[in-house]
Amino acid sequence: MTDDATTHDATTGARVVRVDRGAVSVLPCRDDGDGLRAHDAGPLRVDLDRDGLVPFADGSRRPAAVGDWLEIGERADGAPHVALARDRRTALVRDTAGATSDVQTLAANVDIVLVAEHLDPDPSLGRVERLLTLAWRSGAQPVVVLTKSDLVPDPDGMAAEVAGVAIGVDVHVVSAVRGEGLEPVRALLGPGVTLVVVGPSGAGKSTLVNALAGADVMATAGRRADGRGRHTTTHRELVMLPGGAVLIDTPGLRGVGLVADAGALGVTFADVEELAARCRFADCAHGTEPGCAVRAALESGELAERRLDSWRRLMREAAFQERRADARLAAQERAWWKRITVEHHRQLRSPRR
Ligand SMILES: Nc1nc2c(ncn2[C@@H]2O[C@H](COP(=O)(O)OP(=O)(O)OP(=O)(O)O)[C@@H](O)[C@H]2O)c(=O)[nH]1
Ligand SMILES: [Mg+2]
Ligand SMILES: [Zn+2]
Repeated sequence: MTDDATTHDATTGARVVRVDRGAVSVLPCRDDGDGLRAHDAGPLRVDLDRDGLVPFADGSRRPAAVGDWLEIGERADGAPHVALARDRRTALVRDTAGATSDVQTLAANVDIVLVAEHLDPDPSLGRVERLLTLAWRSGAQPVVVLTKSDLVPDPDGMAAEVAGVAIGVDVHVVSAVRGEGLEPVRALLGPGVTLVVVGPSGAGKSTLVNALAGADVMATAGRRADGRGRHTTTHRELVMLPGGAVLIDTPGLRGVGLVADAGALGVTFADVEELAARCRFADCAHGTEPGCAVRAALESGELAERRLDSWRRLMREAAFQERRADARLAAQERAWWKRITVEHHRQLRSPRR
């Protein structure tokens, strides 16, 4: 695929700011030890090879994601091309619905995942748990940002409830329209730090990005909307802040397929797993077994039924996803064997032999 491309020595580091069909937009950057700075020129559009994939340092060819670091080379005709994608430090991934396609990378090389959830309508604890698991799996640090505090009478009480399901995670309450509560979020924007904002449509992600950027860099649903945004943001997009931090805005997540990871679930549900470890039987199903610490905690009110249900649901989903991933892998291997067998027979029939 890259045969026609001559890679010159002068490759530049470039960060993917947007991925489109058949092309990526990159921002040539330098890190002067004081955070990332874009070169004076704006984003550069780089056409991808015909397969739409880019070569990674580990030898694989995969789709590029927002946040990827690319080495840009030059073709013989002077057009830029992707010479190499650096291996990802962290990656926010979700399972895709497709039967054969792999997981989808929402953002790469991220340090902090801002899980945005609105206070009005009521926040969904289940969604927060799901997004926290996604975030823990990425290798980045999650932080919960509860938005629209100006619309509810008791934002702190609601925040306490959310904090109960966000173990080991800071929970901040903000009103972007009033500019309230933003200081602790701003404090995360250190030079060179990359943050991604995830959450449902209409949560106020783009409004938050604009408030943090101090400028209207992203389009929002507008103030007159009823808060139920209808996917105003349609592309994941990377924004460079003047202080050297990097923010990635994402479209509202509808159903987020969890990618199996027992470790990430164990961090999100550390309280439940700790209880489960105290059950008399190692394989306790927390049903009618004697000496079940989980059921005892339910009865004493220490553990909420909803929390246990949520843990069970996500565990089941992760196990299902794992089996499906195995099936996909097996299908890919079968396809590979079929291809090389066909190729083998073709060569056997070839007159040159
Ligand atoms: N009252 C109030 N409204 C807010 C606040 N933040 C955002 N909004 C409003 O909520 C609506 C949705 O905001 P957006 O920033 O477009 O939401 P989003 O999460 O980016 O939505 P998608 O791009 O569709 O995923 C807009 O009408 C905003 O003005 C807030 O702090 N208070
Ligand atoms: Mg948006
Ligand atoms: Zn038990």
